[in-house]
Amino acid sequence: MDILKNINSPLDIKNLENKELIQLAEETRKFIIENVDKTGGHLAPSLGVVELTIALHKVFNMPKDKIVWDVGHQAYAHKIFTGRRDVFCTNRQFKGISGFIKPSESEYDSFGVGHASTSISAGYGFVEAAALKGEANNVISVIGDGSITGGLAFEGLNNAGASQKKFLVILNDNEMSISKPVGALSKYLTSLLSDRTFNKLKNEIWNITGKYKLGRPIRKGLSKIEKSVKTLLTPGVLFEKFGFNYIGPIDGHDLDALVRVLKNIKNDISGPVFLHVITEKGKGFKAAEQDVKGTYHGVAPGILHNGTSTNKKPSLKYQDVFGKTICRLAEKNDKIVAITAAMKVGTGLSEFGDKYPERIFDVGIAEEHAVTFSAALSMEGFKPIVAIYSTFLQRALDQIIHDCALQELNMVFALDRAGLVGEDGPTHHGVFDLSYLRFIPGLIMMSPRNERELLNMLYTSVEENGLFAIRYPRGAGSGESIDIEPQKIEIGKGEKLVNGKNIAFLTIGNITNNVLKAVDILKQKNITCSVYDMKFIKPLDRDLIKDAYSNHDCIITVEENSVVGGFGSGILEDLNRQEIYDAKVKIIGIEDDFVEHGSMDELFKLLNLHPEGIAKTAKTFLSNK
Ligand SMILES: Cc1ncc(C[n+]2csc(CCOP(=O)(O)OP(=O)(O)O)c2C)c(N)n1
Repeated sequence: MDILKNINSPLDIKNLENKELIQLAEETRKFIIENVDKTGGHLAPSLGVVELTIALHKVFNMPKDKIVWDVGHQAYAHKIFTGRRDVFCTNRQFKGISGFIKPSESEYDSFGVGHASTSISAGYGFVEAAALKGEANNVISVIGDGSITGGLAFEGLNNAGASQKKFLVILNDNEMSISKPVGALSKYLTSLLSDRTFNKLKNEIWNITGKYKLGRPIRKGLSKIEKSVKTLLTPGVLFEKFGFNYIGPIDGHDLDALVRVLKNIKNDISGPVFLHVITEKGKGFKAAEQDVKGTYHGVAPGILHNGTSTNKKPSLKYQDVFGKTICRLAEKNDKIVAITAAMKVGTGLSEFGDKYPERIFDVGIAEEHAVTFSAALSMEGFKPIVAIYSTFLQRALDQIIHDCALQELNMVFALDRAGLVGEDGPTHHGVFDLSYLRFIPGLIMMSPRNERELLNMLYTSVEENGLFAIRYPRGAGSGESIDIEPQKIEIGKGEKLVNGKNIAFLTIGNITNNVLKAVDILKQKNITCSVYDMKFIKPLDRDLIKDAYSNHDCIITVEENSVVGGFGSGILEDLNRQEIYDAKVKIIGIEDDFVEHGSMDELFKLLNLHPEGIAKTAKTFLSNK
């Protein structure tokens, strides 16, 4: 680590020779691999952009100039070069640095991110802000070939291209999203790769005119000729039509070329530039380079020990329960179709895709489109199961309201990764869905407390008509077998699991398991509790709420969701509707704040949502009431 150990800020990169830059890239890769082996994290995306990151910091002057990373999962080298090398061992750990870009963590992190396709919009916002302030700085947005399929990216391109202001968008094209990217744009990008002759010619003209200092007028003239020639020769000029000067594709691991091109762009071009850079995802870690399934996109600790990701756990994850159940149900119901937004593996839909290739639709990183597209499928009599992580479905709220609920459609939203998700942190916790779906008229929302319930809820949602949302957590459940015949459950009916007198716990979903443990703790303190697993957040089981109110000293609601507008709020509203005004209710959940990153255990403790925390809060409430 001879060179890396001396890189304490991007300034230390500026004076390095090309040979030293190459060595820095090598050392940085080694450093990333060794650390991710201990902490887990987004290995393959970060390994792919080491040279690009070095070149950007060599040529531009951060933080005055701004790099806007898309998703922010590929920015490990950026973190390491911007004063975070010595804390990189705390990446994604509780109280450690974030695995994503976070402005509160560093002045070099220009725009907070974790969700895809935001970088061009944000970058262009910085461009216009600089213009308003009369400042001259460079803005560089770096977006992947997966993330650029998101509609938001095109909204940004459309707007920025028309402005003709100086702005660099770099497409980091590794021909991979998490797994293989999909869609026409992907094909178009591949066609640009195969059509290198023209681009080579263009780049050579550019270099020659630069080398011989022929100056701007000649370049301008050449650029005009180039435009007309290009229209004849290239298979498409998509980005040019958006108003960007398209340059590339160039080798994203050739530091010399990267530095040269970036310098040229910085010094010689005044309008928007679209630089197409080809990189290899996972470069430097063989298994990640060869990975086509996305196994090395994000990994658990231990990659160096067995050479593969240790993501796998012995018991079935909820995503697998979902995937297996959908396959089972689809056998008997040929109207079932599955929709994913670039997350076939993550949502557990791989097996369904293999079995029913014509009934699965991977729409790319395009959650809004996924919902509206599915709405039309539903209108034509199909039963779309739209599998999207809770946090990413936030994007499609209007589509759910306007395209699905208002038209009273029959479809199912499967919200995976609902509740806390651990090390990915605040951008990824699914702790708002109970609030953002609960107010939608007609929507039926449920949440299982174990695998068997997920099976039954999925079965119910495809058997019944209606707009359903089922939210279930990340990871494995308690190991409940799903090798049973699925049972329909009655819509809006909860279940009383435990009988007691002092406290009525009303709960929903996975957190019910912590409540059951809390009840055991309270029992030892001679406090007896009832536990009502409400199963449905909407419609709520009024009879159970009345029962809870009538037969206990107080009610405590518990949810793995924001307390604002969530499950507890729903219970309060229902009591109000039932004209019960003297109920003593405590709402336990996630307070009105964002939750940091850390292991699930650490976060549950932090939020007092672990069994001991729930028991303590309950005991205090009971004695103060
Ligand atoms: C809105 C949204 N949907 C889904 C994801 C999950 N996700 C994270 S990275 C990624 C793939 C990104 O691919 P690309 O932009 O090509 O970057 P790469 O990982 O290949 O470097 C996806 C789908 C997300 N972060 N945000």
